[in-house]
Amino acid sequence: MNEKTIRSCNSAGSISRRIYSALMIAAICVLLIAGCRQEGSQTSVLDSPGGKNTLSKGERMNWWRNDRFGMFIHWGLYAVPAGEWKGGKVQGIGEWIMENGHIPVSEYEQLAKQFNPVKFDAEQWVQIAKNAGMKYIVITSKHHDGFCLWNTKYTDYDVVDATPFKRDILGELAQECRKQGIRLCFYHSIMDWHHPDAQAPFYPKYNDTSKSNPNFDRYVEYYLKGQLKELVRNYGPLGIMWFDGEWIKDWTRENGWDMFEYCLSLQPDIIVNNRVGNGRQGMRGLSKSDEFAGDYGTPEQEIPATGLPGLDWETCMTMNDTWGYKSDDNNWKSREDLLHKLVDIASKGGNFLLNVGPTAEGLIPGPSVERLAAIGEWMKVNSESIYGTTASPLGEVPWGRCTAKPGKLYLHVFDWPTNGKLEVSGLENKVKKAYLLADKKRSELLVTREGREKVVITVPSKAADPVNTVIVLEIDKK
Ligand code: JFZ
Repeated sequence: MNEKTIRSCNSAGSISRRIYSALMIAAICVLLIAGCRQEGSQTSVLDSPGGKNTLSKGERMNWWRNDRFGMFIHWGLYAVPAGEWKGGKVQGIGEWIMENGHIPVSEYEQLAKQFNPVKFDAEQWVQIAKNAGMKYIVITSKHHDGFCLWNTKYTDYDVVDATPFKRDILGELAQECRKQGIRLCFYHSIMDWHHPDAQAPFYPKYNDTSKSNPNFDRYVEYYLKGQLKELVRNYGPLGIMWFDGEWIKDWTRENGWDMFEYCLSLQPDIIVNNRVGNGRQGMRGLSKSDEFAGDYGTPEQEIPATGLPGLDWETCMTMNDTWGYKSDDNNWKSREDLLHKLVDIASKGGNFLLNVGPTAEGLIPGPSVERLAAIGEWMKVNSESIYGTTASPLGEVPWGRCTAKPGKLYLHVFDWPTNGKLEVSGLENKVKKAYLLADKKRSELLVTREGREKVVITVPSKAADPVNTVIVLEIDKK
């Protein structure tokens, strides 16, 4: 294996992070007028990108703003090598092995013959997501390696034509999602390391962002758009088209707008992430301004410290250190950490897209399944404090987080008070009632006011849930 220094997206990441830091202050100003506006703000071109006959952004975003929690699935040929090539380990995230291991197209393609995930069971995958309290699934229809998980007529480099498995994975998932009431969404890479009209000729550095392909327009107009039509028409209606790989040289701002409008023309209520345009700013994943297309920001592997008021955003995150399966990545985040992250994100007004990377056999790794089940146990009791909530009006609270609905505050207590008193500062509204969300009888907790802006709730000595017990405050709207 070639062990040369690996210029992966991670190094791109550190560069963009540095640039980002330098521009931080300017960025904050820009963010105030940035693209992913919520309802109620000024009208912008984003409100009806597809022309007069489209729905408003608010109408399209409604379910997404309510549902809060989704499953990301990175699955493709890279699950076969699972981080190893010709007996050596390849550094970096699993789905980048073709780039990081400098593997020629003709060799990488051969993996298709080994892709036979006989244990794949769409019903089970959708069930795992649903039981965790997730409401939507975003799966890689095509990642940067160009391999397609459905029977596309635009290439034979797909699961039906090139593998012994021969089953239409997206079709099976679409059917199950419909059955179980989960919204299906596709991640689709603009960058394509396999297509001769895209980045394939750039081998051994497919991700070289200084290079252009003279036939790129043909790739976009014929191949990319043709495939999108298949995805939306044959497997839809979809929740989101989640684009990525937009940082290549050939993808212009105009391409972004054109693709955004094209998606809306195929399905008027579809949601499109901001990576359809090329204005993304570093890992925070926000568009620099509303001259760039897309409905919402996509912070990657991070949660914006104070949320992003007025913007729609969704943090995507891995449970270990890779998106696509890697056999030796055991750096799992704990269940507690993941649950706290979900709540942290909701308390800041964002969505959480939590990743799984299934194996080449077709199984979601055990540690992922266990973590999702644990989150699901909590959600069964407490999901009311996540779905349909908005960011905390209280700012930072010392004992945990807070989410809100009209007339209600949900106090997520991570650190249960040892003295039986939970203090809530910054609350002037009259508290009508307080109870534990886990308490079916809704027995009232004693609430006393200390001064104009502080209430003290008398709580049981033991937390209902050691990781996060939710107290509901019914309050008078001011
Ligand atoms: C992108 C993909 O490259 C990755 O494989 C995964 O699908 C993730 C969800 O999205 O990740 C990126 C893209 C760009 C940078 C970092 C990670 N970057 O420029 O720093």
